[in-house]
Amino acid sequence: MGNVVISGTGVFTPDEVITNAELVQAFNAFAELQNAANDAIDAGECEPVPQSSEEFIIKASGIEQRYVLNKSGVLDPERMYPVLRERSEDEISVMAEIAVKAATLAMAAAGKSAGEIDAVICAASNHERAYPAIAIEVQKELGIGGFAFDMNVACSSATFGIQAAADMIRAGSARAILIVNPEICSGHLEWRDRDCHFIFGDVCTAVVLERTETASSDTRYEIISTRCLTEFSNNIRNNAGFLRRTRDGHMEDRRDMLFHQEGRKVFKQVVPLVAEMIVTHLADEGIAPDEISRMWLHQANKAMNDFIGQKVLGRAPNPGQQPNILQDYANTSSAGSIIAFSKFSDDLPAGALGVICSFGAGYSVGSVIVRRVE
Ligand code: CO8
Repeated sequence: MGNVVISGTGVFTPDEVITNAELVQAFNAFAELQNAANDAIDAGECEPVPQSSEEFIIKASGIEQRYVLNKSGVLDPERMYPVLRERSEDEISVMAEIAVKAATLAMAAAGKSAGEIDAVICAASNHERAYPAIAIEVQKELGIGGFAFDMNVACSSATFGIQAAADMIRAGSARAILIVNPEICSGHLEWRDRDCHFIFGDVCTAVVLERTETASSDTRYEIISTRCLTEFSNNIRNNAGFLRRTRDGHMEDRRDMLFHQEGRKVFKQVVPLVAEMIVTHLADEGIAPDEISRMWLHQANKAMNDFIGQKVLGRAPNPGQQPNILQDYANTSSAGSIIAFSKFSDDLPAGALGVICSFGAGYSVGSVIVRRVE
């Protein structure tokens, strides 16, 4: 093990941002419209749609704003979902477009040309269409040879993709692999549900993995070890799928066809699972928790990350030891830990150890132990 490095990363951030204040204003306008139009409320037959609040959002999650591909549709109280123009089959798809932008940055950081990369993995929580794979479209746009495929492990897609790519490079299936994580969470978030309307944002991250011997970039992290874990849970779920039209009533605007979760249960069950996974993974590699300079965790909830850091290290993380980006980006599913890694990894000295860790739907947990090379 240890003969593969992450040699470059890239983050594409959408231009449009929605602050908590804007989000809550739009949601509350939507709630008022719904309530005014619903006579059953006055008749005491159902409860009014409750108001959202900025104070709740920041306290419960730590999220202050989120980037989105389209803001106007989300903030329109009579719409409450993004407006993304339908593209013809001759045009690049939305996911491939943002993936190419992030990939271009990652390849430049790694100093790798298309001809030096042999595979593309598109690892994300949802894919824009059934086929052809988004990864193959990205491969064509960038002029990369070899092969490409899509994979989905929800919030853990990126780390599971890193394990798959590292294993393939070690096995000799490819010299270098590009992984892209285009997460258009605004498309599968129910913006009309106050329990979750604040949680997600859009982004795309990319990483380049290659053999140690071929890597020459300024920031290189050797992959010491990877570990993946899954445990089935219905607590984070989205029932949209290709069998939908075969079932009566399923083409309606149904709540279960978008992201839904039991947030409290997820919090309580996933924190110990993740802490145990990181501690065991480090121990199995002969690394003590206090040897870890940095943890780049999945970005879902600030309190969740604080708990995990405390449990792994046995103390509160030092300032900067466990950087969060969720205050700016919200939860961007699989891309979150990679944004944190990309933005907060340049400053560590050679030899420094770190852990990239994702967790989410499945449940799924992915842990990648890395060491700074240069
Ligand atoms: N404003 C005001 N009050 C609110 C609001 C709001 N916006 N929302 C809820 N409340 C109320 C509730 O109704 C409740 O009221 P009451 O006590 O009267 O019943 C009260 O506030 C407390 O609500 P909760 O118990 O729900 O609040 P929590 O403190 O548990 O916080 C969180 C909710 C933030 C969701 C928290 O539980 C959490 O972060 N849990 C972890 C979730 C998590 O990490 N999930 C991972 C999902 S990501 C993933 O796996 C990828 C999926 C694929 C991507 C999908 C993209 C769309």
